[in-house]
Formats: sequence, structure tokens, C-alpha cells
Amino acid sequence: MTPVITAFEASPDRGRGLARDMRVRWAFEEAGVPYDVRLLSFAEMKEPDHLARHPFGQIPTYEEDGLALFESGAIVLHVAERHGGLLPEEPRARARAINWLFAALNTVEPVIVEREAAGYAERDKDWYAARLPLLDARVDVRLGQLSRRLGQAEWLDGDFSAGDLMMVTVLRRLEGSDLLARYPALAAYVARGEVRPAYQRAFAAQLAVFERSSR
Ligand code: GTB
Repeated sequence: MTPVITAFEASPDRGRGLARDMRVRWAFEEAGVPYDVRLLSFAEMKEPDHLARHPFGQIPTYEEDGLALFESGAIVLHVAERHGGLLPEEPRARARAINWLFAALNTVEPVIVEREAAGYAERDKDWYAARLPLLDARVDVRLGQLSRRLGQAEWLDGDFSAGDLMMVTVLRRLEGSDLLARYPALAAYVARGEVRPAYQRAFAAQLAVFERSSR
């Protein structure tokens, strides 16, 4: 069975590839695995049919041969474990790549999402102007640490892996801010991810969905 994922019918990111289906699409493309996409409206995401797939009524989800998954990290890891190209064979290198995948999700993404969420939900509050520098500083700490670890290396640990895929998608969420530009090594790292042919195919696929929805 061809795996099926879910994605926004009309993504609020307007085709910039910032929603979390992008990381799953990219993983499929790196692994050379064809996939189908079920597009959902916001209303459909909260209906029983989708809640059976995703208890929190979100995208992305993954279904294949009776297996249903609903966390982007678990989906990318599952694809990476089942197919070649995203995880090293050597057990310790493999564990380190998975370590980076979790670091992207658990240590870097939360501070970025917190900043982003404040921008959506608190922009009109009188405390927002005072809070934003604090949120920026939390992101900046992580970027500085990550940049120091990356140094001049191409990828975080040897060859490109699912850990890099996840970290690049997480850092891309800073698009529109000037935070990443303060760290040229990280900006170059993201750019290296974005020029990969698999990334380009995934990006084009999600952009095509947005373009169709806005016709
Ligand atoms: N932990 C889950 C995972 O990693 O899969 C989080 C999934 C999640 O946050 N999904 C979001 C969602 O379904 C879409 S990706 N939201 C709808 C809802 O909760 O009702 C987050 C996202 C949305 C929009 C933009 N954007 O417009 O730039 C970027 C990222």
C-alpha cells in the first residue's frame, strides 16, 4: 500500500513549506518512497474521521498497511528506519542521528514555536513588546549553541541524516525574522538542506497544493 499522509487543504503558511507535513514529504523524497496526500480543511481536522487518526485534530498523519501515526517526528523516524538514505547503518552513528532528530524537536523547536505563537496570539497585548526580546533571547541561546556545535561542518554528525532533515525544517520556521542571519553557519546549513533535490520536490508538491487552493 502506498503510504498516505494528511496535510492542510489551504496552508496558512501560503505555500512556504513551514507546516509540518513538509518534513514528512521531504523524508519520503529522500527515501525515494512514493506517497499520497489526503488534504483536509480546518473543520475536517476536528471531525471524528480525522480524530480517529489524530487525537489532537492536527496534521500531519501517516497511514500504511493498518499502521496509523500522528507525530511528525515519529513519522519521519518510521520512514527513516524502514527505508535507506536517512539513517546511518552503523549503530552508534544511527543513535546519534536519532539524537539530533529529538534535539531538533525537543530542544530547538519549542523556543521557536513559543516565539511564533506569541506573534499570533499576543501581538495586540500591551506586554508583547516587552516579551518579544525575551523570546528572541531564548531562541538566540539555542542558535548560538547549535552554531558552535555545527562549526564549519556540512551536517550535524557526518553525512546528511534524518536529524539534519528535522533540524533544517525547524530552523526554517525562523523565516521572516532576522534571528537566523546572525549565525551565518546556520543560515548556510539551512540553505544546504533547501537545495537538496528531495527537499525541492517536497517543497514543490506542497506549494502546488497551496496554489490550487488559492485559484
Ligand atoms: N507535535 C505535532 C507534530 O510534530 O506533528 C504538532 C502538529 C501540528 O502542530 N500541526 C499543525 C496543525 O495541525 C500544523 S503544523 N495545526 C492546526 C491545529 O492545531 O488545529 C504547524 C504550523 C502551522 C502553520 C504554520 N504557518 O502558517 O507558517 C507553520 C506551522
